Amino acid sequence: MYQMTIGGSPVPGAGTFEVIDPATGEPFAQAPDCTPDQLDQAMNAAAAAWRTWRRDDDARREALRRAADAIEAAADRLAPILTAEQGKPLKDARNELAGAVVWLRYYADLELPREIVQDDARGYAEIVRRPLGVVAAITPWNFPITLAMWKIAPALRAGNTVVVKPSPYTPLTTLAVGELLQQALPPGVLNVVSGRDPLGARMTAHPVPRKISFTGSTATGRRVAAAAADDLKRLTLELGGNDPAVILDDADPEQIADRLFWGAFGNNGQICLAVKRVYAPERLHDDLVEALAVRARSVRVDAGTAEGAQLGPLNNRPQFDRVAGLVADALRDGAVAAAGGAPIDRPGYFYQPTILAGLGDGTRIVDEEQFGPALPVIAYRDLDDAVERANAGDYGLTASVWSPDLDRAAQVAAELEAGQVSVNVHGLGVRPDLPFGGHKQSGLGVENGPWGLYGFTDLQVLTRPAKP
Ligand code: TXE
Repeated sequence: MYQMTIGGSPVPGAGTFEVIDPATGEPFAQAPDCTPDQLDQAMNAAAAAWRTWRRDDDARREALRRAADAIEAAADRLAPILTAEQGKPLKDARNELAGAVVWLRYYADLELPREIVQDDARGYAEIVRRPLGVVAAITPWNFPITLAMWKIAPALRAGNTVVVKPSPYTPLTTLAVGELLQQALPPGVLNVVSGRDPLGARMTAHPVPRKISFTGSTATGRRVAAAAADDLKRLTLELGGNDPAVILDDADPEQIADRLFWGAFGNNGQICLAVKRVYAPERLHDDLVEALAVRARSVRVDAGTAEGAQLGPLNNRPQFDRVAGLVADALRDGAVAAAGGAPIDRPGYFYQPTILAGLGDGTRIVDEEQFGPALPVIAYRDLDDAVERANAGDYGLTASVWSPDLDRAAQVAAELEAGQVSVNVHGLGVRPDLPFGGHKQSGLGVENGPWGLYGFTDLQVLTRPAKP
């Protein structure tokens, strides 16, 4: 029985909706469907709790530590729920929960120095960061717990209270974590609601929250921004990406293939910052395609509960259809599948890890975010041209450059338009202490580190004359 958490109490929905196990394609649980009245109750409970929660930073740090301990102790119970609703292998589900613990402890321990600008014979001026109030947090289905915790941990530490809504594809683990954390937090500080859309739109239009923190698609992000404009809610958007990996001509395909492969296929490619397209020099193209294809053919795809599974199914039917459609389009346009290229013949949303060669810009799978286990490798002749193509499009989330010559790689990295650029690895910058956010239409604002916490605050200037 999964329940919402409102004002510290477990609350069933007026109705329920089905949650599907992507490894079978069949429903396996029911989640509560939040009514508009229940959403009001959650918002009001968060607003009431904020009055005291905002006052005591030490108490908040202690509460975050208790929350981390509670998740750590419950990880063996929570991981199978995450695998059942999301599809990822159990070991990845455990890692995701371990990450939530790291994020909570990071924010509990983060030292925030006072920012005193002036304290002399003429006067005193200090910059104070004040919590905003209630935060509406909306998360997607690829990393339900990681992405919820990127919002919950800094928002609570800064002194806000939270109403979080997971994706209707993956509501269960977040609901379970919401119930669990009531042992660590005062009532109303963290509320979890679940429901089918338009619950998300109702949250962004609701008058109580002062901030929306959203992770999801760029299309929905635009709608969230429009809704926030009405009463000028603060906004952080972490949106899609079409992240390029640019291989330089001195790279060794065999040496980089493992890291490049996992940079693209981790979580079955369903990562906002996964490698989504590879630009390889003509001379290395065939060797790199083959090195990646060898790995794609040998990786073990199975239900997340199966021993030794490295990749699970895609999370949901629309995403499965989208990836299948993009690959089919590319093959019709003349691309060659060096590995994969088709669904796996079994129930559930399983798709063969796919490496595509012989295609260029102007193909949908190169120009759009595929968000799945299919990677196009594009040959280039001229590096400047490759960089220009890597920068083309509306996204700018992450990018990587691959070369044993680190200085040269750094020069190319400096040309790339992305919030994070890494060298000889993809996505190394995802850490609690580094800012994560997209350039261009990949997002607005950043999460993580002190910068992420500051996004849950307004500045206040406190001034007075010098003490007599
Ligand atoms: O995302 P949505 P979907 C990309 C990926 C995928 C596509 C669609 O390319 O194919 O998005 O996935 C809630 N106001 N990413 O449809 O719609 C919704 O209930 C407020 C990239 O799942 O963006 C869910 O909780 N909220 C991404 C959340 O928004 C609304 C991760 C995300 O759903 C809403 C996932 C509204 N009007 C998908 N409509 C990444 N950057 O990591 C829906 N929601």
